[in-house]
Amino acid sequence: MLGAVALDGLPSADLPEVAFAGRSNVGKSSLINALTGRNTLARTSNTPGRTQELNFFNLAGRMVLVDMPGYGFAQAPKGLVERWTRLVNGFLKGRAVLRRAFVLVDSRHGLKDSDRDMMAMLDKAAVVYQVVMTKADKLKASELDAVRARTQQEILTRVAAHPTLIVTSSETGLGIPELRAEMTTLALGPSGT
Ligand SMILES: Nc1nc2c(ncn2[C@@H]2O[C@H](COP(=O)(O)OP(=O)(O)OP(=O)(O)O)[C@@H](O)[C@H]2O)c(=O)[nH]1
Ligand SMILES: [Mg+2]
Repeated sequence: MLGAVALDGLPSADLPEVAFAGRSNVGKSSLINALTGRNTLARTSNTPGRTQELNFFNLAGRMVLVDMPGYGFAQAPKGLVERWTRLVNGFLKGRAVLRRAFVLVDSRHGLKDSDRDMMAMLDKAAVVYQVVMTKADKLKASELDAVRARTQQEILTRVAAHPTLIVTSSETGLGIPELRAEMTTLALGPSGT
């Protein structure tokens, strides 16, 4: 629908929004495609850091999905990190229609410090966020259980984190109905909690 590389290029805020945040390559764009059933809507790639702007997708005039630029990739030049921080922080702080941020975490890695930094930014901006584990298809059930338990325990200690963790795979469709149900509730309700 629309991409914004700077804060003065944001689309008007007249629908409820949910944002997808996460380390570069975690599967944000793929998840948005899985949720919308449109394989080519959000551009996916094997090159980390491909999405460098805020991408807004209007869902049937009811809600807007925001694909956020990824973070945490190695060798990011300082200027890029600063630009990212200004754009993302400015967006999070000024967006009254933003109902929730989904913080995507790769099931193989669990929470990393860059995710903790992102969650701290969300805590500070008073944006409720929910952790979504991605690429669950890449792990054995026992490994998935272990990382899930660890992650669950940690998010219970965070100020603005939603207590429920959602485990997904854009490949198999695992967890997609659950995530969609959350989004429907957020699109309808005024408080979204
Ligand atoms: N096996 C598997 N691969 C996935 C899944 N989701 C994404 N991928 C792959 O992971 C890579 C990155 O996916 P993207 O959706 O582009 O990731 P992104 O978070 O949007 O990346 P940036 O825009 O660079 O921040 C692609 O090669 C995807 O095909 C999944 O659920 N399972
Ligand atoms: Mg992307």
